Amino acid sequence: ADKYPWNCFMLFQQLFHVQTKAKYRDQDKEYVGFATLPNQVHRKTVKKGFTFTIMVAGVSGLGKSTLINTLFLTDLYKDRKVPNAQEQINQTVNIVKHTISIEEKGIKLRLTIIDTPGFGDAVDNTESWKPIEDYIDQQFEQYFRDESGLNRRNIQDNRVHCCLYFISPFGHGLRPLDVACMKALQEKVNIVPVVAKADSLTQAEVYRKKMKIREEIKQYGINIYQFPECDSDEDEDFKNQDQILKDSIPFAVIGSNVQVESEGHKFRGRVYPWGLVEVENPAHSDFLLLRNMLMRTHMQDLKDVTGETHYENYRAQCIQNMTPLTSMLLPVLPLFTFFFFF
Ligand SMILES: Nc1nc2c(ncn2[C@@H]2O[C@H](COP(=O)(O)OP(=O)(O)OP(=O)(O)O)[C@@H](O)[C@H]2O)c(=O)[nH]1
Ligand SMILES: [Mg+2]
Repeated sequence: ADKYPWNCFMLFQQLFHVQTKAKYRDQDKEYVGFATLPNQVHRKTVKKGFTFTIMVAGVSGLGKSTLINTLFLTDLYKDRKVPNAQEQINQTVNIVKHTISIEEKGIKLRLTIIDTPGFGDAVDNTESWKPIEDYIDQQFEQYFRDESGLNRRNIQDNRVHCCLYFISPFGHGLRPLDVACMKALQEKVNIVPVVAKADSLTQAEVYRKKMKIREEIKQYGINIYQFPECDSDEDEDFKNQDQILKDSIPFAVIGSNVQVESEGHKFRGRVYPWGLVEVENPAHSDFLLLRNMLMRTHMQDLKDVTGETHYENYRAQCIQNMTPLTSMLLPVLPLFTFFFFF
């Protein structure tokens, strides 16, 4: 008889167990489970890591190398020693590729920055941007070859996702050379125009220059990178930020490869007899807007447009230019590589 309450409890527990089991079975019937797909994708992409490639282009001496240095090589690369004022950046004479591996909250990014020699110094500047155009094409060609090869799983993506095009602050807007260069590159890469050395302009001048350049870009039919439309269900704050970004094109930037110390805090800036310019001060330049756009908000879109538009154009052209025989052989191309090795 003393076992009676215990038996009762067992019975109740069994009944409860059967009931909960049935409930879960019913739930399993309702859900197949693909709601976990985003998690699966997330885990897989995080494991693989991300890559992003940025290039600079424009007339010589506009501060391309300096801006690259300001944007990435010191700020994001903590271990690197900050160069002092004596370490000047020299004129770039070859295309130089810097690769940095960064990790943030367990997410790995292989960031490649391509510094290019400035053009416009010669008497005849016809096609002086050709090396840049060729470089972008070569990366597409390599990707196309890798895609048709045997080992497609480990393709390294070296395609250029964004090209910061530097415009001189001294002229009256775009120069014919800028127009010709941007037109030559517009089908191959996402062009993000920037007004260089914005510290040489007053606030009103920056505003007018931006308006003028935007007008000219439209007038000459230059295709620069278009920020995607903001979803209507986004919150107001996000919409405002997005509009500020769109209205800031071309970004007015200031570069500096020295650290300034003033009133106890250190910052990247430029010292003039009449005052200090802080690179990261939103009142002084669009530097932060540009960096946030590249690293925080539009990196994936820049990559998507590169893959879906620019690379697809290249690929379609390649296939069109192939003779009927080579295009017939394309699907079996990997086999040839196989026979070649064995
Ligand atoms: N006032 C001002 N000067 C700058 C700025 N950025 C760079 N400079 C100066 O401009 C000069 C040229 O800078 P670079 O970074 O070598 O220019 P670049 O565009 O890489 O030149 P190339 O390699 O010849 O194409 C240097 O003396 C820099 O110190 C800026 O934002 N404002
Ligand atoms: Mg340079």
